[in-house]
Amino acid sequence: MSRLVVVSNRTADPRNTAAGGLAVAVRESLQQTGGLWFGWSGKVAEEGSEDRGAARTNEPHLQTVGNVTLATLDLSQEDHETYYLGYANAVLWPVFHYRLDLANFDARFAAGYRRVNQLFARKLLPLLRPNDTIWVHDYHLIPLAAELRAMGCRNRIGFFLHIPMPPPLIMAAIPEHGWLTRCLFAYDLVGFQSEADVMHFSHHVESEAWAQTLSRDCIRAFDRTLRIGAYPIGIDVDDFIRLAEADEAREMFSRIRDEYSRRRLLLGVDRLDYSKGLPQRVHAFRELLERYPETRNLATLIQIAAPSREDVDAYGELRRHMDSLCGAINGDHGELDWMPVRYIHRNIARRRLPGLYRASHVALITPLRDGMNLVAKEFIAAQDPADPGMLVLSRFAGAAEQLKEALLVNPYDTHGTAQAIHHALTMPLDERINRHKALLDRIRKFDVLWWSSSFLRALHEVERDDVEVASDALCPSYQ
Ligand code: ADQ
Repeated sequence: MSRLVVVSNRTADPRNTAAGGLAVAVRESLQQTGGLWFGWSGKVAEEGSEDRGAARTNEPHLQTVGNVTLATLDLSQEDHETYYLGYANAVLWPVFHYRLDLANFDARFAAGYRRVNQLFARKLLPLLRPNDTIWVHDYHLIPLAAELRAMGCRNRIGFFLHIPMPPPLIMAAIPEHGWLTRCLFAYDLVGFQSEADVMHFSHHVESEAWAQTLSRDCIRAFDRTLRIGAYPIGIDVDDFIRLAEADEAREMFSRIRDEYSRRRLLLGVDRLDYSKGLPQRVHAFRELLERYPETRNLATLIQIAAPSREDVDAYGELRRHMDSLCGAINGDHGELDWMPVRYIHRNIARRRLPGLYRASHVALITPLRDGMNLVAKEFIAAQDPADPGMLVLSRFAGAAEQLKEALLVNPYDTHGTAQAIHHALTMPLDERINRHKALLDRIRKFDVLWWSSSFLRALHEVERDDVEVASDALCPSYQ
């Protein structure tokens, strides 16, 4: 049997249950099979302590936790600035979320991005065995397979994009888009969160690289046949339900239900990120209070916003904007005994989240663009099936393709979103039960194990007659 090697920008201790998103999903799949997890340690080598490129000569730090070996590298200051803060967070993240206005196409960033991908390839290669299956995660590491192939690696390599794939004309704004696309053809399988992402990718390579679509899941360009597909990421539903029934979640549930016994609770849980549509959500909530006077002194929005990427400028601005919006709504509409918005700029412990979800009557998950959004699935799993809360979900979250029984909204449409929130607050019990049942069945069927096993099965099934392709074709220069 082949060993699984996972590569992602950050790794996480598989025993740690506090992490979210990608880390939880990867942990679940690695724990099933055992294997190696390779990535950045999260540490930046101090400038001046040794030479600036110290991290580049460092060997990976190895740590064994159960059946998983973690291998992590430090980054130099310059690599951290150009690869991580620069290309990953100030080019790929905004553009892939359709925010060209926030992108900074500094040429140094692309060079740092390539340098770190080369570093990862160089340090990973000696740890690989011929039979290993390599699974690379997310936008930080698009060129990794091309770099590995150029160094002679012939293993099966799959790539999964956790964030959305933008439409062709938005992708085309990235000066190095041709290089990025070509690099993706060094993989054997590229997986996306949704069918819309697969379509955007196919259209992009058809128009930019004269690619030929051979079938629904096979596309040919650069003398390579690439398998592509939608593998929507899921959660471990039973594990989350267990978490919801544990003491800490129950205690959280009772505390919140007591505290807000006379109110109807609306909940948002997000990283504080401009893709999550937080200001638009607060505007929609204000509109709800203004158009539906019966909701005043009744509806309360709890918005938990976990601090995120605080050293990137756009995030500081968002923080100030949210502080002032929430302050204004409380000032304009609040009463001595009612604060319309509780805005909490903090992470909350994962063990307590299910209690908060269950105590809420409505979840507001209204990103402007999101690869999937796992909070939507966690909210469904945490509900009491006999009296479930209702999910108001942005049609621009990848999750909307699967969760049709939620109330789907356009977060840019303040009035329409306020109407949907009102609908959710007044929905009869039998309709809530029916919708919740359909949603729960679907997230159970397409859970995190389905995600990893269907991706890995497809990766093992790829027929590979052309892996010998010239390495310079797969590892082109981006200039
Ligand atoms: P994220 O953008 O981080 O992930 P998401 O899918 O919502 O978004 O996952 C966030 C995780 O962190 C969830 O497990 C949630 O419980 C937790 N979390 C969020 N805010 C929190 C808070 N304030 N306190 C505690 N925990 C919090 C990226 C993509 C998504 C994609 C995932 C997985 O942007 O679209 O769904 O990867 O592929």
